[in-house]
Amino acid sequence: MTTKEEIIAKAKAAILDFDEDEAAEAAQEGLDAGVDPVDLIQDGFTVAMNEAGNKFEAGELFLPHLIAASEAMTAGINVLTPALEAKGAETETKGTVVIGTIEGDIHSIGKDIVATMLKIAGFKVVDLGRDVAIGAYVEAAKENNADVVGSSALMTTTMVAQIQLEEKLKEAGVRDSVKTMVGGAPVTKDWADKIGADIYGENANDAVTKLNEMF
Ligand code: B12
Repeated sequence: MTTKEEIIAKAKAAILDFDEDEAAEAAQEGLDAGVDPVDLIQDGFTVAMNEAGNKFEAGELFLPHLIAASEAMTAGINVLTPALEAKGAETETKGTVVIGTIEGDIHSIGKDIVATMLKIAGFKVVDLGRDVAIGAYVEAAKENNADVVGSSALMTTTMVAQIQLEEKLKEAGVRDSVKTMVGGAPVTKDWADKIGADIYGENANDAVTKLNEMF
């Protein structure tokens, strides 16, 4: 019988081996053994992805490695998603969150995790994807009567677009009827305060906790 620790170790190894099959296998083993999919994502896949990021920064890994690592992570998460969504389907809707990775930025893994965790927590999530034009957030907020507009930025060069998002929401007259939430590795509480965003989420759990408190 494989233990939870062994399965989480396998999930980590799969990312650092850039192995999609191994990641999917670890995810399935986790589900079969009754491991909480949230633990598998946070303590397994995410930890390893951050480690890959550190190695990239240290010059030990290159961009193709990161692409392969993120593909492995996606393969693992795809196996877990139905189980995660089934959990979410049991709860009633607390509010509507429009979310996306900001214009110019294609990093989607963290945003996907936040979106999934919010669904599990009982929020209706409208995921606009990545490299989302500022206007598209505004339109989606109006169309869906959103309670929250969440943007993810993974680069110092794209986080500035979160300022534009604040401005465009004001111009469109919807800023007062939504809460804005920002996140992503370079984003901080200070940044959120500086640009006038309502909520800063350090990670997916933090985002869920803060929205639960609010709704
Ligand atoms: C994986 C990765 C990629 C993958 C992305 C795959 C994908 N589908 O997402 C690929 C290989 C495609 C990629 C491409 C690039 N990347 Co890259 N990438 C990374 C890496 C290693 C990890 C990011 C990641 O997925 N982390 C794991 C997730 C789980 O963590 P996370 O994203 O931080 O999300 C968590 C929290 O931040 C938070 N969160 C995230 N979003 C949100 C949103 C809300 C609303 C809330 C509340 C919370 C929240 O919750 C999440 C879950 O806990 C980072 C390094 C790093 N340390 O971040 C570099 C990094 C972000 N990349 C970088 C760069 C430069 C690039 C490229 C420009 C490289 C190039 N030369 O082409 C391109 C980007 C092109 C573009 N226009 O966007 C730089 C950015 C530097 C900067 N300017 O700030 C980094 C920091 C690496 C580095 N040190 O150089 N990258």
